[in-house]
Amino acid sequence: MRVANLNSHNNTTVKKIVNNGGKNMEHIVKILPNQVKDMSLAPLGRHKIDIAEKEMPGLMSLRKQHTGTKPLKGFRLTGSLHMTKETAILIETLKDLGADVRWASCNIFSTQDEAAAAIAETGTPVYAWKGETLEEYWDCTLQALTFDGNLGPNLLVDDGGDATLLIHKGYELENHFNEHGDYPEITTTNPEELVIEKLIRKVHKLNGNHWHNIVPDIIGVSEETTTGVARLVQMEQDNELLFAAFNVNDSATKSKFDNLYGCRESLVDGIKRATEVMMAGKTVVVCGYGDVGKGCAQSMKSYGCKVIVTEIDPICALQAAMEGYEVRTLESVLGKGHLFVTTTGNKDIITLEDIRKMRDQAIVCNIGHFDNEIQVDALNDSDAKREQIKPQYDRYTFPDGKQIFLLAEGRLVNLGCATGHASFVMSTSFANQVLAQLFLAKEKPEVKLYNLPKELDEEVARLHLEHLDADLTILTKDQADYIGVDPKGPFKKDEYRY
Ligand code: NAD
Ligand code: ARJ
Repeated sequence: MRVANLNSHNNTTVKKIVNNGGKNMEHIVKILPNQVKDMSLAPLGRHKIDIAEKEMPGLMSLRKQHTGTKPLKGFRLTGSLHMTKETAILIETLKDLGADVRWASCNIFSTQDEAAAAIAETGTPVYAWKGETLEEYWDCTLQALTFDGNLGPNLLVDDGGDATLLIHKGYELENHFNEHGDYPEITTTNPEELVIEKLIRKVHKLNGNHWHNIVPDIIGVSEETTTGVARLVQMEQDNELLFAAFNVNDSATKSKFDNLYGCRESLVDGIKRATEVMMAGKTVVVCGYGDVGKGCAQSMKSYGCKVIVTEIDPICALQAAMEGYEVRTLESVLGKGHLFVTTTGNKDIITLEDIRKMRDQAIVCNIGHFDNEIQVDALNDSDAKREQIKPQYDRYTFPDGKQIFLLAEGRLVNLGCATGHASFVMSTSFANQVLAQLFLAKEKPEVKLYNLPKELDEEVARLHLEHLDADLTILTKDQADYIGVDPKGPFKKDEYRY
């Protein structure tokens, strides 16, 4: 969820154990074995998982390397990450390494129901289906965070930071209640923030000490995506982190592959599955030219689209210009674009007023983590009439007759309208996730934000070369000395940007 401010209760999150009378043993949820759409989809899910495993050499190799020693044995692990077939293989790897795993998706539209059913069938508790309501979504997150006996996890895998957020919000509420004897007033009007506020109050009424009970057991979280890392950086700066955090996104083998090459293929997959539109010759406006924007722009160009980029950062704007893209402000091209894609991780990129100025039949979508890049709530509350063509594909008709299409209700289009990135690139991302979990479990590090050392980043890449039939050149000792590196690596300084 895209939260405005973690500090909204305006008090500190200093670690302290408080006691709330005799109510701290109540069960905060009735634990369910799983919640998925349809268990009869499990055989299809298993077929897809079997096929995808062959495309995930990094994950499968880590599985082989560590299955004998079970380094995650005895660790309770909660995941909040898109419940796809690739994630199913991550889950089964973490289980193979010994972890006791519970899982929820990190988006209401991204679950592949067959993958969720296949995981549920193995007895792993998974709470995820495509098309959850916001209430269901947060209930699923709470289920995934609650182990038998009201215990919480030791380890977290997060994508976008929602599991981390719920824990911090619940903890903060308990602090407030213990200081003031009452709940803080709810001031937000944001529908998702309201759902969270209600949920943490409900938990508090059942067990006023729940989050303080579970936080001491949490070693840390590994965070998948740019937006989740941005949240963690802010929390670390504000001294709010309650446990260690591992930045998976900024491994080169994550952001320079998944965000770029992943989106290069999965953006168009989402657009085409939803709309079936011809891309060639269309004018596409890509908002943001970071890792995701670069992949999206390149993809659209390869289909014969005229690509226009918007950027706020002069370095990225110059990169886009020197790749041959037109670089413009959004306002100046609103009437020109056939298709608009937001990739910024920022909010209010496309406003309702912008949408009013677009051409008839324009398509609007977002591939950034949260749906606040496009003002969807304002569009829904506007004078435009909404018709659902099919789930995750809506047409809005304005009083003057102009029509606009919105994909996945503004949520990430590649996972809402298609199946996300292909397995091979998710193997690079998820190999980093597994290494991060092994680090957290082994080191139990102090409360800080960590990055993967370059040796391991290089190792993740190495694990994927053979699959693509790539031969690596071996550095001679003499050459290594000349450029000042070890022949076995690391080959670049930490600051190198790839
Ligand atoms: P990034 O920081 O590399 O790029 C974002 C770019 O947007 C930056 O260059 C920034 O300058 C630019 N930007 C910010 N505000 C802007 C504005 N108002 N107008 C124009 N440009 C603006 O981040 P990234 O790694 O490219 O990730 C972008 C988003 O995509 C994040 O939310 C991330 O979590 C998400 N993501 C999604 C997927 C997916 O599969 N859908 C995969 C990876 C990342
Ligand atoms: C699971 C996926 C998939 C997929 O790693 C990507 C990222 O940074 C997330 C932003 O929420 C989405 C995630 N991602 C992309 N494709 N996660 N399975 N197939």
